[in-house]
Amino acid sequence: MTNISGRQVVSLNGSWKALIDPTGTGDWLRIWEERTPVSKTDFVEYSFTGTPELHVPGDFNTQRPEYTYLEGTVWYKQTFSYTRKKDKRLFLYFGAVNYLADVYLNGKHLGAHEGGFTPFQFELTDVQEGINSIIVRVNNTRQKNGLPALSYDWFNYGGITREVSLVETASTYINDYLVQLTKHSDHEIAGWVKLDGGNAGNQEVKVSIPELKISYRTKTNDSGMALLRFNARPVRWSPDTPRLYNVIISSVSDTVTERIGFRNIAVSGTDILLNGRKLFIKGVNIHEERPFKAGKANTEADARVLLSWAKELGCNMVRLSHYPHNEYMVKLAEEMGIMVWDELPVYQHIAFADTSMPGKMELMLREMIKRDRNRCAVIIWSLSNETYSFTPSRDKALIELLGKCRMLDTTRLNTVVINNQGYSNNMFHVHDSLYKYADIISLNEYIGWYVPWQGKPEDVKWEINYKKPVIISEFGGEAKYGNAGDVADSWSEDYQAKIYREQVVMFRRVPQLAGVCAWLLVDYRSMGRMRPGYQDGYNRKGLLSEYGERKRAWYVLRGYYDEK
Ligand code: GCB
Repeated sequence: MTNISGRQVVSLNGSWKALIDPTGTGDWLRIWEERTPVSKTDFVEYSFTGTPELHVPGDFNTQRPEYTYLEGTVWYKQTFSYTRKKDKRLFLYFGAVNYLADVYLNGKHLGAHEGGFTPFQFELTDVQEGINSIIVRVNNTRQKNGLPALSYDWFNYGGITREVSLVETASTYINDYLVQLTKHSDHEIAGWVKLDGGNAGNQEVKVSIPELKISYRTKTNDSGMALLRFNARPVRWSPDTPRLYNVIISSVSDTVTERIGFRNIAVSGTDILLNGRKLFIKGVNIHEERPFKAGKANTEADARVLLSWAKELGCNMVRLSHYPHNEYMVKLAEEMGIMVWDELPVYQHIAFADTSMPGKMELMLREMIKRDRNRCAVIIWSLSNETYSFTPSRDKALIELLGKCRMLDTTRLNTVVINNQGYSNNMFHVHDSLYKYADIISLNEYIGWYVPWQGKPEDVKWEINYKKPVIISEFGGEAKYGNAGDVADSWSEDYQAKIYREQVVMFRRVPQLAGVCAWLLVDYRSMGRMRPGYQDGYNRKGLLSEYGERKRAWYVLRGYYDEK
């Protein structure tokens, strides 16, 4: 279901019992059965009594030293008490668990979920009167056919990384809804409401927006779906006017309220239009890394720090790379007037030919869209980043996924990020045919850093053969904060600033440029970054250190964004 914070919830956040199981023995021991020795001679080789506790939400790696580099299984346990209520249903909701989750209630398998960054839920039909026990087997081992797959440039934080809630609903409840402006209209609001339960069919549904004097009634069809379409005159949401409205959705037995904004986002030729006006995207990439103290970001306070930094940089958009971030990030960005680029972790070496892949990608796409489809701040669904192989399986998979994305949401733009460009004689050739299928050409280039190493972006010319808006979705280079060095020293703040100065000169000559998005706001942990003294397990392409200290390149980009 969507909009958990708008419902009757009991939080299960807090301390959970945890058993570390690096060898996966717990499966064989059937830990979920929670056998307890009755006499001294009973032989049980595990117990949740006396185990350390882990805080939920939170990654396990940064909570106890023995978990630091764990890529394996941890068994979590929590109990809750419940009094059965007539005509009520109970769901167990997880904001995200990285990467595989198997959930048990009172020793019975409730279900499983794959994917570390999207929410999921199970209905608790067998909930007991009194004390109930939940056991979650969490496994963050990298998967060859996972999303992402085996190698990626961020830290593999495992655990129950986002919030857990018990959600109590009416027996027929509002499961999901869409209330957004239609693509090209400033006054037509359209969408649907989906009821779930025995009385979902032929029910009256009401959508109210008191500030717009809207009180609209519609009816569900036999399968519980009600379409809606009405006229209203909202102040349209934009970074300058981040206006949101209270939207109340009610059925006979349920009511849900949410703050929703309205805007139009479209492409016209090589321009991106926000509310009909040409937009230049001043973006920055962010990883979901907690500021000031290494770990997974998962609180509203973390989101506020990260987004305030993006605002101070002069950004009007954040790219939440390379996976859906926690909901605080998206909701707070919307309140603060920052557009959002949501992305799937279809990153680099994905096993596109694996038969499970289309299904996995589609499910994750549905989960991402389901959570964020009413967030007007989200303007772009990005379906992949730097998929390397020009194989028929890659093209087929991503073209199909773009089609599914369009079917699920017609109000936003989509993209697939590419870095397969040719570079010869100072000419940058953009030629990945996938561009033909997406609304926006997004490409990552590291002229001055990777290719060509210490090259000069300002000298490079661009050749783009498709008439679509272009966003440079990544550019930059590494610098250790405080390493003054000089411009010839690759790891110095001065060299990083030089790359940014020359990139800015180049941006002025890139045809069709509709925006740029720096890689990236803050230094973040990535185990493959092993250069001692400079990296020490961190990707140092941040404009800020992990403590928020501004590097010289920060001021270069802020100058460019001010000017824009
Ligand atoms: C890229 C990737 C990004 C990396 C970055 C880097 O092209 O998209 O995830 O982390 O380069 O720092 O190398």
